[in-house]
Amino acid sequence: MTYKPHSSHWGAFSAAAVGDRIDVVPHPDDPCPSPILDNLRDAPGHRSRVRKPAFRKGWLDGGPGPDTRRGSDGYVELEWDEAIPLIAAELTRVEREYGPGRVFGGSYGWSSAGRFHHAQSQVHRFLNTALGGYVSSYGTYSAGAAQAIMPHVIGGLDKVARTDDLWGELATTTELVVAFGGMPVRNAMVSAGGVSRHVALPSMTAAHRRGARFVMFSPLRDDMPAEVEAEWHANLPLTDTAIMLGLAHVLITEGLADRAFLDRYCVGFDRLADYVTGKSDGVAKTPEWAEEISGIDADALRELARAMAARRTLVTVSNSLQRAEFGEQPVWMGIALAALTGQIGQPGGGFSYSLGAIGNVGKRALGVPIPTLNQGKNGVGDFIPVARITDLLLNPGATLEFNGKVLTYPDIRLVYWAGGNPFHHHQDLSRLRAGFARPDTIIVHEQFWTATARHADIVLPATMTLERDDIGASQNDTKMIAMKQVVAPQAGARDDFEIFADLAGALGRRDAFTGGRTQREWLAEMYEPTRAALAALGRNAPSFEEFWEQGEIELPTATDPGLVRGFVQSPETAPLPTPSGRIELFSDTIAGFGYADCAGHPKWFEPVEWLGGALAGTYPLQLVANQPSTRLHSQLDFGSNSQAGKRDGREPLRMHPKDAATRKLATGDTVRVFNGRGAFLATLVVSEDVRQGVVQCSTGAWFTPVEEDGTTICVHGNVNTVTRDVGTSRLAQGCTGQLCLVDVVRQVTPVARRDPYAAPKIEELQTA
Ligand code: PGD
Repeated sequence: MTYKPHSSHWGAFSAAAVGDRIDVVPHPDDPCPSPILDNLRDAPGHRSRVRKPAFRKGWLDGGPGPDTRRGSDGYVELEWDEAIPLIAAELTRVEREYGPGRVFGGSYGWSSAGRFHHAQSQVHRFLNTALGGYVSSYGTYSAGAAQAIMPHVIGGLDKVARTDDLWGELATTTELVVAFGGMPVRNAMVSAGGVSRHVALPSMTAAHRRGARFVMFSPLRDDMPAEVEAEWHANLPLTDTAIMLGLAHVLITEGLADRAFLDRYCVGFDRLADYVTGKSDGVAKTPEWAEEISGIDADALRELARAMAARRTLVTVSNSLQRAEFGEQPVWMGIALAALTGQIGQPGGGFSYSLGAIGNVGKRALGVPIPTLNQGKNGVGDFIPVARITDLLLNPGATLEFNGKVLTYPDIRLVYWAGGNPFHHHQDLSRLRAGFARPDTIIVHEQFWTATARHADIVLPATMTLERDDIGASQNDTKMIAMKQVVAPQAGARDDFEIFADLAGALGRRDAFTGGRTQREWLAEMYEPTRAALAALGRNAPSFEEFWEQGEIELPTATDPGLVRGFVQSPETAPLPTPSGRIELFSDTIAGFGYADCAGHPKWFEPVEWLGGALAGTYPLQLVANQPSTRLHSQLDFGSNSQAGKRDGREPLRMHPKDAATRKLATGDTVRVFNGRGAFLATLVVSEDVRQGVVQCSTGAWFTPVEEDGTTICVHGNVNTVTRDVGTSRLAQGCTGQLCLVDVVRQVTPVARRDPYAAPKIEELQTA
């Protein structure tokens, strides 16, 4: 049996087909492999695979058009040679009647790790070369708020977060880590494109052994690994900015702020200080003020601020904090707090965005480029901030304020999605369903019958990563992997590339899409810039065939100091790419936008859905809808590792013992989690690891809706039935799916069991 090298977003591995299962062996160089690898074992032959091109019955019978039956209709299977002309005809109709500006091809999603079969790049290249373009999406669900604010105040997210060897410095140098939102190792297990060495836990435990102090602010104890014995401050969710302001108050009023650093490297300190001390609004942001909002003891904050000024301190802000209303503020205030300590740019100190939240953040940038697929040129300029998808579909012609611009939503007639699962990633799924009822046609490429596939008119079976050759590479990961086919494509699955090549062919534009290359030629072509850069550096630069034969190569890291360190070393010759060239504690640009929900300096805004607000009278529990530890997002939810985390076939919901006692609930109870937007069922786990007033349930359970008295209930535990679909603020319009208010009751009436992974009803084709 031959084990072949391969890679995934959660780790490099080798694999072989053993009977009808896949045996998976983690890469030997990985010090801490992810158990998520186990989910691959039964995936290729799983019953939820899409087996043939499937057309929604209502679409075949009635033709394109808005339809509320999406999500409940049956499907008719066709052969590929019947399907391709039908789809080409519909694309031609939409192109002729409306043009590509009515096609949404933003197609957000993580798909699989390989660089060539990256589904989003494939669909973009197809729409650009065969149709002339598409309405695109900007930013990510992971970091929408940070992506928008950081360029204004310090520099682009990737340049700031993905340059330095922070994990190495943490192990050797950092004395105090102040982690807002924690550094959850479950999230560091994953990195888009692959992570061949999981170093987060080994680095943190090395720091702990050396005596480093870890302080965490989070409503969940396990947002920090138990190994580092962090001091746990269980603040009310959504109050981290207030806590940071309380710490800043101590630094400023006790003369602990590093004025020399602030004068040389920052602009706007005085304006921020006026807000912190209350000079500008009459409210001093004292530790007592912060305690009243956050529930964290003022004396503890005072002690911490003094320690931060005295020791080599790293301030980290997790992705989760900015995936919430006003999510821009904790990122900006985290930068400001680190600036006050004067440690930005020092080894092991300063600010890090999302250290511990994504596997490859905190590693040195690479010194050579990694392969990318040329997506061609998009002839359509319209775009949406990625998390505004439902608004786009529901409100054609409406306008949206975004980062100093005003966007107008086009009237979308056709949606093309490959490599993502909006019925996993988007908020308020009843609203999304209403949005999905509006276009004329929705086309999805999927491997499995996800809820997104079940809401499409045309579902085309795509191969999964194990069924094809590719190149595995990721920013900040020094291994490039020759990802080799482990099993033949199952059932009728075809590669996204092949599907698009045939569709482009049916539209008369095959060569424009394929570039006249075979898949193998594409891999060699995409590999070449890496090889050339290795050769230019005088490194071992194997040919593509040699690389393929070897199975992997090691890539060098960059030697330049990176954006922030370069700036700190020489602010005059290496200014930051901000308007002032310095760190902006006050931004004239942002102030100039005149937004009521984002001021010229970091500020605490009271959110709508938080435990200190009026709505908590109706829905008294704050749901933390965070990333799962047992799978990546919704991917391979049926896999053995994901299934082992379920209770009674549903997603577990954790609740503090006092909240459980008030509701007379116990571990194992089936509970209904609800608010005015919808409901989901979960199995209760009573736990001291969540703060009182907070419940936690992970994202990613496949949406399995039943309708009851006009309410959509997911019987499997999909949290996005209840999350709120609003942008973080006008600045970023990012995803706010992390937190919302709910209540929880025992589910008394029995609920019919549904198989979340079953294919929809496949009907016979009626021939006249
Ligand atoms: P995945 O489950 O990874 O979720 O959202 P995303 O849509 O990325 O979906 C990827 C899909 O691609 C899977 O269905 C998989 O089968 C399919 N796929 C994989 N490989 C291929 C391929 O080669 N070809 C094709 N055609 N398909 C493929 C993730 C998003 O969810 C993210 S990044 C974040 S950070 C958000 N987090 C939260 C959150 O914290 N809280 C809430 N409430 N909601 C969130 N949603 C967001």
